[in-house]
Amino acid sequence: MKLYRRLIVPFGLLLVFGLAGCNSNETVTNVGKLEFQQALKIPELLEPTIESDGTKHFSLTMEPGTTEFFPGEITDTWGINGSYLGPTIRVSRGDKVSFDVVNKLGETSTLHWHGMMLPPAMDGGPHQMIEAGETWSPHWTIDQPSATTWYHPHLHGKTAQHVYRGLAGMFIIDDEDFKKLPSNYGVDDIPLIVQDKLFTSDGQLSEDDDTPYGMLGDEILVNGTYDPFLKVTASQVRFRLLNGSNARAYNFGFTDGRSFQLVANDAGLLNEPVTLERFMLSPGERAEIVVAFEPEEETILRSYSSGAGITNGEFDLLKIVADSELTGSSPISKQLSSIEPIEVPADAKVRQFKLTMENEINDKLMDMYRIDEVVPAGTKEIWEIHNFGSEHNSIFMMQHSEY
Ligand SMILES: [Cu+2]
Repeated sequence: MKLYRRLIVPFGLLLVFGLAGCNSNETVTNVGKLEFQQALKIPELLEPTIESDGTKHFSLTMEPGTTEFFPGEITDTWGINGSYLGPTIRVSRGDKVSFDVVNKLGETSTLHWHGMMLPPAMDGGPHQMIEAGETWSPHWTIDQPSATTWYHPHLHGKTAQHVYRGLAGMFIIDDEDFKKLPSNYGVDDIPLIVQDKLFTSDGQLSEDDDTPYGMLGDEILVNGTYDPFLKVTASQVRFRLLNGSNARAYNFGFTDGRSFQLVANDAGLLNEPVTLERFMLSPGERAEIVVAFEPEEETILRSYSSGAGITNGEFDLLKIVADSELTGSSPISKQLSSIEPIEVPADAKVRQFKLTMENEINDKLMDMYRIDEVVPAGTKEIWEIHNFGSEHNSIFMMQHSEY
């Protein structure tokens, strides 16, 4: 069993960039521009076929298409089983799953299960390329707690572009505890895939990579919907937020200042809900919140500016309107999960990771065919990550067990 790592800002493509040439002190905003006229699209739940041994089999096709984000305007996009984004996959812990992933893009891609614990050959990272016209058929057993994960291409050097064109979808895992929270998909359990886009004057997705951080757009799509509103019919609604953007970080809150319960992060349910008014997500991150509504309330989910670069910008994301009658739900359980704190042994190995301006980790550029760190499975270590670049940075570690 081994562990190797990749540097991702975001999704492994856009590495450490300097601030030179960037003059983004002005706050980018869409506030006041939207009319909240389009009903939020909810990606459909993908129905599996059940194989003779009980395996849930899903078919996914990556394909080009066109999407009408703006009424009357046709935009070229990519999608999975459709023209933009992909269906939601929802399975339970213990399920055996298998996939046929068909690549009809006309170029090489991959499909990576972000946040999933699985064997490395099934991971869909840069090593599991799907050539144009080919089909890839991974399979594994779901064995992790309730979580909001997602899937997207992870082709080395092309990840950001392929996600930006529209290849991404949500992958929900239910453990036995999932019913402690609202879980009726599309009713009181709502996916929100938040993405910023830059459109050309003729309504096409611009890929002008013109910031030091990568692609930063000035328009927002939620689940591929521009100018969205959502009518809620329940007094408590769980939102699964995914930052599916290339570079932008969001600082989520509501315009009426209401608080909400943070109930899950990337790893799954928290031990107990945390009451918040704001929280941030960097690209690729997920969080689940539960928001309480009174009949006929209206509020706007907004991202508040919290700095420069990828955290600059104030964006209205989604108007939420509560119905005149709401179905009630029981209060959220105080105990959602029972994760033990990590106890670090006194003799834990310490590893140092030095990120530098030259897109290097420990003075080495990424090489798909080199493994830099081998970690015995199940050990506890301390990893110290030093950012010597001048910009936000992150290191993305992926545990791969060898089967
Ligand atoms: Cu990812």
